[in-house]
Amino acid sequence: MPKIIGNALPNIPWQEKPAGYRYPVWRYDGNPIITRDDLFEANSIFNSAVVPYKGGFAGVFRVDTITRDHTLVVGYSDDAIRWRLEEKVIFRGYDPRLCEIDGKYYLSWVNLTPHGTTIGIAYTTDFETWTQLEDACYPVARNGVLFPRKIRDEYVLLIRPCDRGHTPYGDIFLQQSPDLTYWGKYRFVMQPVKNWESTKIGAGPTPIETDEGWLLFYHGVLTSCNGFTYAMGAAILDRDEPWKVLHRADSFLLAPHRDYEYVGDVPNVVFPCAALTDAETGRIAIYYGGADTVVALAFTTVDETVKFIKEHDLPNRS
Ligand code: BMA
Repeated sequence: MPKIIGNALPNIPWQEKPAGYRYPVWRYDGNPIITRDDLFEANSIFNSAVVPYKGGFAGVFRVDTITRDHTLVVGYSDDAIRWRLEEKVIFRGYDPRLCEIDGKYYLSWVNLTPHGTTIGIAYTTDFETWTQLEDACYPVARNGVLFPRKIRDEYVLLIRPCDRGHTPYGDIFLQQSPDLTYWGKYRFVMQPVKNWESTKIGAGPTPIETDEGWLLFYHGVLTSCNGFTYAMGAAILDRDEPWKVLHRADSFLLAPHRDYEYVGDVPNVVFPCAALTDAETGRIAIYYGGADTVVALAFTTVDETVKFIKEHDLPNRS
C-alpha cells in the first residue's frame, strides 16, 4: 500500500466514500464550502490554498472583488470547512498555493505586472506579516507550485509558461533554486496527452510526498465548441528527479459534473489549488475552485488515487 510521507493530521476534514461510488475522488456533501456571501464586496471566492496551522487551519483565498480586482486574503478555520475570512488584502493576484518548508509558510501565486503575469513568492510565520521575495520568473507564467521540501538541496518550483491572454497552450516545467531568488536548471515535466486535457495543463496543489513518488494533482483543459472545460488529473513524479513522470492517469479524476462546477462566472471549471493530507490514514482532502465562483472540497486516499493512476497509466507519460 502506498504511504504518504508527512505528518499525521487527525482533524483532517473527512467523509467516507458514498456506497457504490466508483470513482477515486468524491465530493463533500456540503459543497460549496465558501461562497461570495462569506465576504463583503466579494464577487467570487474560489481557487484557494489551505494548510494546517496551530492545531487548526489557515489559508489564503482568492477573492475577486465587486470591482473585479484580483485579491488575496487570509482566512482561519477550526475544522477546515467553515472559514473566517479577513477583509485585509495581503497581495494582488490570483490562484494561491501554500506550503510549509522548515517552519515557514510559503505562498506562491499569479502575480500581476504591467508586462503580464508572473509567479510571486512570499513567506510568513504567523499569517499576519509577509515577506515578499523576488518574483520567480519573468512574465509570462502561471501555476507556480513549490515542492514542500528541498530536493537535493534546492527549492523546486513547478511552473506553466504561457502568454498574456487565455493561453491556448501550456506544458508543465520546473525550475530549481538554492535560495528562492536565483532560478535555473529548467526541466520539462509534462504536456497534454489525452483529449480531456488537450489544450493545456498546469500544476494544482502542493505535490504530496509518498513512498512511490510525488503525487501531483493538476488541471487539464479541453477546448470544446462552448469554450474551456477544466478537470483534475493526477501523476506520480520521481522523488529525487521530479521532472521524471513515473505514472500518469489517462483520464480525469474530477471534472465539472455538479451545478456549482458548471454554473458560475466561468462555467465548467474544477481548479484544484490545495490538499490536506493525513499520513496516518492516507486521507487526502482536496480544495478546488468551482466555476471561478466558489470553493469546494473533495476527498480521496493515497491508496485509491495511486491505484487509479496505475490502472489507467499512460504508456507515454510526459
Ligand atoms: C485560468 C486561471 C484560473 C481560472 C481558469 C478558468 O487561466 O485564470 O484562475 O480558474 O483560468 O477561468
